[in-house]
Amino acid sequence: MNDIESFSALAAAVGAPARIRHARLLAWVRDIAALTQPDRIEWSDGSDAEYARLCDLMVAAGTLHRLDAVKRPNSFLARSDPKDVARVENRTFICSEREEDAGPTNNWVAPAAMHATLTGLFAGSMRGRTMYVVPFSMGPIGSPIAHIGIEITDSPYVVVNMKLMTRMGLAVYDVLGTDGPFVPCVHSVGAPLVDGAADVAWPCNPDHKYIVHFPESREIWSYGSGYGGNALLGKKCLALRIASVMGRDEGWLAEHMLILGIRSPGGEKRYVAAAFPSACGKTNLAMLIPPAGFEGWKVTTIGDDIAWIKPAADGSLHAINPEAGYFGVAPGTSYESNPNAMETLRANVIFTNVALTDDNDVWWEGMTRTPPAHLVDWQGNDWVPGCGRPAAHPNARFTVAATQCPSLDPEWNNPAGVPIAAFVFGARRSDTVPLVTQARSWAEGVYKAATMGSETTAAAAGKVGEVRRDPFAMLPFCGYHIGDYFGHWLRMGSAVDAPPEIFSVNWFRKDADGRFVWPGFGQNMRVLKWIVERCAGRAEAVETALGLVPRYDDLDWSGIEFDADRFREVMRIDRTQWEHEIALHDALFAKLGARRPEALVGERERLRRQISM
Ligand code: TSX
Ligand code: MN
Repeated sequence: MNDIESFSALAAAVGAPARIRHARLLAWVRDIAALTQPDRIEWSDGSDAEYARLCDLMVAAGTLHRLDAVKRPNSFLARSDPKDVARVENRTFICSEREEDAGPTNNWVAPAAMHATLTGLFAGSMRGRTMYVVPFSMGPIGSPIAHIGIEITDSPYVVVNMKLMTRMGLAVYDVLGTDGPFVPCVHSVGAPLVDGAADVAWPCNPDHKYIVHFPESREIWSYGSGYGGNALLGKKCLALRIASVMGRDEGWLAEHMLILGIRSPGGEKRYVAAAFPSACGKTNLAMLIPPAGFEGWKVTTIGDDIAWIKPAADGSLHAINPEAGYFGVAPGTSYESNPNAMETLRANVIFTNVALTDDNDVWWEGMTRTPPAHLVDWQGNDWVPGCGRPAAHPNARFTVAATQCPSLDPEWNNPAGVPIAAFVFGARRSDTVPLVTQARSWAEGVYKAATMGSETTAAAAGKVGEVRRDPFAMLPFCGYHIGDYFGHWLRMGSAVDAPPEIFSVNWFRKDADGRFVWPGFGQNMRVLKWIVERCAGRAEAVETALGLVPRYDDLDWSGIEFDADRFREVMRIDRTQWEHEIALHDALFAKLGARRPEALVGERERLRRQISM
């Protein structure tokens, strides 16, 4: 057989659409089908008709519940298995050839051993199910910053979520051509249906879950979960863990950052990328509405979770949001905390693990001040206020296309990305860390980001209020040794003529009575304004042990009563607290061993000296 004949035979054997000309891709699909033994292969085209058909199919199967057509048009509620409600970090693996390349913050298994394990798990894992082949682009299709993935999955829930979260569709195959690069992503819920067994509403494998990355061969394999980042493999797995390795090798950054635009009344536009650990309100900041006193200012949204950042020809760093939708935490989202998100959620939404109201709409904790008198909770049980259980799961989610966001930036789809003026690193700290500081140098900024720590909240596991180090908010998402990652960041500062300014923020400082000192939310605009004005060389600052800070009069207080005493409180630098803090930095650095960059040790010694002065 010649090549053309063998290609046609391969395409016919897997029933591939004529638009696919990529022999390696077809052979991979054939091999995965041979391993997993699905009843049929379906090539997803990303169309609206396909989305509607799969939603109908899932309504019939009991996976989705259709919400009220007037209150929440074209929207659905999914209830997951109670054992499948969040990412599983202890079941997440980075399988580099050498253990030391995964580093102290990742689980590691040798690639050959893990491949053997996965082959055993995936053998026959799709029996009785449909195997979907889902082509997607992370970033605008054809953008030089974008990357393509193909996810094979036996979950229709994954297919419809991927349609909202990525650029999914057959156009991806045109970009791939006959031999273009793509990240192969294999996903199975790990619940084969043998001998015509009946399905359940949320199939998963409650006992065996594996979220596996092979950074050298750039493959992703996920088994046993249908939820979020475990299953929508373009997001945390591809756009952060695999992309962080690509960025290390190719000289760019894949970061756990929102990207927002700030337009002044004069029409000047600047972009900021900001990293926060979970439970700090990233989506709220990405969609911020300026407060009274800031008439004419506008904040626009490029993305709420992930940024891919590359050196551009003009000597700056340009960023894209590789995603096309929001997979956001529902609890806490309200017209008070985030009106733009609430408007985004008016229609065409997939809700997962929120509560159902008696009028067939959704509710979650924090959505309204008074809960409805009766609900059906996220597990399908009757719920009344005061019953002692949350109505929505604390990690309940919405999935929705970015195009529905009222604050969406006009440049969000620009294949060249937007120029980044400032990086902001934030965390939740009730003490120690001031409202805002600006680093005096790139290395000082990298040090602050590397030593970030956030207090745990009720939503997270562990003791409430304890500080957990989460460098760059990347702890669960860096696909290689975190010490090498710090080194990569240090080098990126000299990869461009004008690196962004680096700031750190803390909206969560508390007073002696345990009350938040800073009003937060829209009021954070006052800090954002100072940040962009600093980048433009207009705002003033003074030097402290922690870097450059605004004086009271350097922030714009129009439209609010916030006196100089409270400002002093939210900016306070306490020597005893910082001596304790630096000791915790030492503990983090001790884990890095020989891969701890020398420049960060120098920054720590400088900080220690300045704090003691
Ligand atoms: O998202 C938050 N942001 C960023 C907003 C752009 N949250 C919610 C965090 C949980 C996800 C905040 N919570 C912020 C904040 O800036 N600040 C706080 C703390 C806080 C909470 C309530 C009040 C003030 C501060 N005030 C009243 O409730 C009246
Ligand atoms: Mn995130």
